[in-house]
Amino acid sequence: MAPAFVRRRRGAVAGAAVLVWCSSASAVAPTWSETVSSGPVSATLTTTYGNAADAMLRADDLELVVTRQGGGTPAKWHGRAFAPWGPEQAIVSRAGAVRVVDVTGDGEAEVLVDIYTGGAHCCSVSYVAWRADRSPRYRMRGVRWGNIAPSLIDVNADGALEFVGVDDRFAYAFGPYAVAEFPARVWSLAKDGPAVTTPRYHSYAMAAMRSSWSIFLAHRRRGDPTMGALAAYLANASNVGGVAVRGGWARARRVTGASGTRTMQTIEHRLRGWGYRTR
Ligand SMILES: [Ca+2]
Ligand SMILES: [Ca+2]
Repeated sequence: MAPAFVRRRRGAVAGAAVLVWCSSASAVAPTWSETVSSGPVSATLTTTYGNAADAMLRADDLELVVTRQGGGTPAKWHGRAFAPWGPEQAIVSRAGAVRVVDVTGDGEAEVLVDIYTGGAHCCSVSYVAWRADRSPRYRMRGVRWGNIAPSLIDVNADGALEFVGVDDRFAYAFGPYAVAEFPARVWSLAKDGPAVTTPRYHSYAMAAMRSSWSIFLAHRRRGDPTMGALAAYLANASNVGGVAVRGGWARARRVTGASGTRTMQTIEHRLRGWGYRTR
């Protein structure tokens, strides 16, 4: 016997979503499933879990099936397809773990699966399934966002959505997490999957640079450690590019003075190693 309830809700993005939760008194692990559709694209995320009362589900047996009306055989990923971040350690939210949304703005919906690997902060991971160049074949790739999951917004109002988050490498690089500051990071869904494209969004990078300078000054006024905030500011300056890079470093050196030489060297070494421009 598998007593079940079926709850229907309107999809946050488009189309209707159906949540089916079946629990069983037998030893077989209960199954949780959510289906979200948008236009001809439908995605079903299924997993088994251990504790029916949990708001979050341990994704021990994650499976994603994407079907497209008139699109032939459904695309399916299971188990190790979600490596290296899942499914063994993954936690899936009961609400909104799977999204079907046109990320690229071309009228064709893509599929997003959001999981959390557990722990106090880390890590948010999304799996993106998309059809490159309208190929009948779906591809899927995971992106590890780190401590902060990005927002999906149209940064430059061109109709395509961007994943707007932060560079998580800054989490513990310049001190404890409590005083960490993060530079902006933007990913776009390109032909080969999500790609970091932050410098393309000049106005956004500029706003992030200005904001991070204010944050640095606030840290300094409070007497908090400032290296993380300064590093974030200089990474944002690199994303702005052009004269902002040299200007940013000159400004940072002015405020840190001779006593800050070692700090600036540490930041420069790290940022350069991560691919940021430092001159
Ligand atoms: Ca699309
Ligand atoms: Ca856009």
